[in-house]
Amino acid sequence: MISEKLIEQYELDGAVCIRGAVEKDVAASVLANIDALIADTNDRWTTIRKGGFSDRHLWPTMPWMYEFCANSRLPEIVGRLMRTREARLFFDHTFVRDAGTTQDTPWHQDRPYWPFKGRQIASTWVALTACDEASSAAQFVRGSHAWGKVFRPMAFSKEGGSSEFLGDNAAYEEMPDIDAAPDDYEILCWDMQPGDAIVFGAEIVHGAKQNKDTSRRRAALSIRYIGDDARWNPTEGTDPIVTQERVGVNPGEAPRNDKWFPKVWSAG
Ligand SMILES: O=C(O)CCC(=O)C(=O)O
Repeated sequence: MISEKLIEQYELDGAVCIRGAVEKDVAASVLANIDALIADTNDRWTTIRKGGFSDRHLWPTMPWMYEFCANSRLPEIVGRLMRTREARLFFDHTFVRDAGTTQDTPWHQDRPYWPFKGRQIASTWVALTACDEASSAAQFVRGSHAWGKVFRPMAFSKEGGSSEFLGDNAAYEEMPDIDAAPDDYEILCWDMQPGDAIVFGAEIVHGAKQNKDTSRRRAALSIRYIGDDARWNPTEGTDPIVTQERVGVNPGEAPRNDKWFPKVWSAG
């Protein structure tokens, strides 16, 4: 499934689409489990319900999520694309956009939100419903992973999640206004079917527009994986769930044998 040509495309573009990465019935069963979370009004502290539903880091307490993250084809796909010997699970991140919602995901990089540095850090954005550009499919600025820049993280929602823990680190650059100069950027966006996945690195600039489809919601699940060169790097503004107090890894070290980062694949 993962050819040398595809790996080279991933390295050049920063994101690639893998058709049928996950079987359709598996995608449907994951969506059914997410629907049970949506129906459950007992929010976890990461739950966001603005214009849809978002939650993250469910795998430690929800076996169905761990099963999907660890035992689907995703770890091998991302491991081979990252050219890593081992892939470890970091966290799962659910993004549901209601039909017709004006809520979007602003252009951002993942790297400044996460307590890791390294080049072998990537996500698999798995479509759980069909979607396209107009119905909020994820978009990527081709090649932006190679710009050598780290853009300031921003609040995605005032209803919890990242809004409370963003740092004001002067080292961050401001995100350019990509939508104001569309001819300056090449945007990658695929028409997705349930089970298709986009693999992208933590440095690429990406986002998703509002869901203009007033009859269909858009649901996706991004799983974050780390590879050989990932080093623990807890900085101001990074995600408060997996913090220094909770892990057995020190800054600058690789997260070997830590219960928060289970090994889910190795090249054999
Ligand atoms: O699906 C979305 O709306 C955002 C996806 C995203 O930002 C991610 O997976 O990192």
